[in-house]
Amino acid sequence: MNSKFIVIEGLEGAGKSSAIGAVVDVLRQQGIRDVVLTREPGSTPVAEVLRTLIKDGAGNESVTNLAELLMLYAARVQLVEQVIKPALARGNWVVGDRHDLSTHAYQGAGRGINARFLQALREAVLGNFYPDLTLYLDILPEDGLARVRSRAQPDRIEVQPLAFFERARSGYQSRAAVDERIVTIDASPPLDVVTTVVRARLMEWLRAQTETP
Ligand code: Z5A
Repeated sequence: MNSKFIVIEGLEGAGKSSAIGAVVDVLRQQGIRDVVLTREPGSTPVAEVLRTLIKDGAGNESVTNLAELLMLYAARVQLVEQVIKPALARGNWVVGDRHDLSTHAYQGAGRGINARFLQALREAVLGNFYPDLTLYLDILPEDGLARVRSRAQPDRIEVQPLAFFERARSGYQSRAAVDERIVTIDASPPLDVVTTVVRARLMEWLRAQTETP
């Protein structure tokens, strides 16, 4: 099977980190080793600097929605061109903690940036590059936030009101409803249950890939 780009998506506290561990484990069991892990924004030196700016800003200057969006795409294009595409070309599989669907959810639905503009920007920056599979962990924002409440200092995005995360969730759900490359998984049950479902959905998808002529 050719190398693939698999992305894990979901609101904060959805359980992406655990799901990534399960995905890597399943791939390893299938003989797929040397998996490249990425996180967005981030995973290149430039993109990590942008991650800090996106999450924390700089000084007291407020970050406009458009600046936030452009920094996310600057980080993403660095990652895609410098890490993801070369890894896939070498034959490595790539597992991503978030990708472009996050922008649709947070900046599109959450911030209210125009959908047509977002799509045009996406096409200009990424062209026809899409993940092969996205596992979207669906969780009520209040439940996800409750799981991560004990964390130290919230960042610029984490301090948004609940309504922002509710819009972001709707953004995820509406895209997942029309894109067959996105598999939705209910992330509200206990962790072991969610992990079992993640493994099962991935195995189903892998089987379908090998059956496709
Ligand atoms: N962002 C954006 O706005 N636009 C974009 O295009 C991109 C990103 C790419 C990245 O922050 C921020 O950037 C993010 C979106 C924005 N901000 N927000 N909000 P990040 O990378 O620092 O944060 P994150 O991606 O949201 O990660 P997270 O908060 O760590 O979420 P998670 O990885 O899904 O959570 P987890 O670490 O797997 O689990 C959290 C806790 O819950 C942990 O203690 C688990 O043991 C527990 N957990 C997990 N699953 C369960 C279940 N099923 N039951 C009980 N407890 C559970």
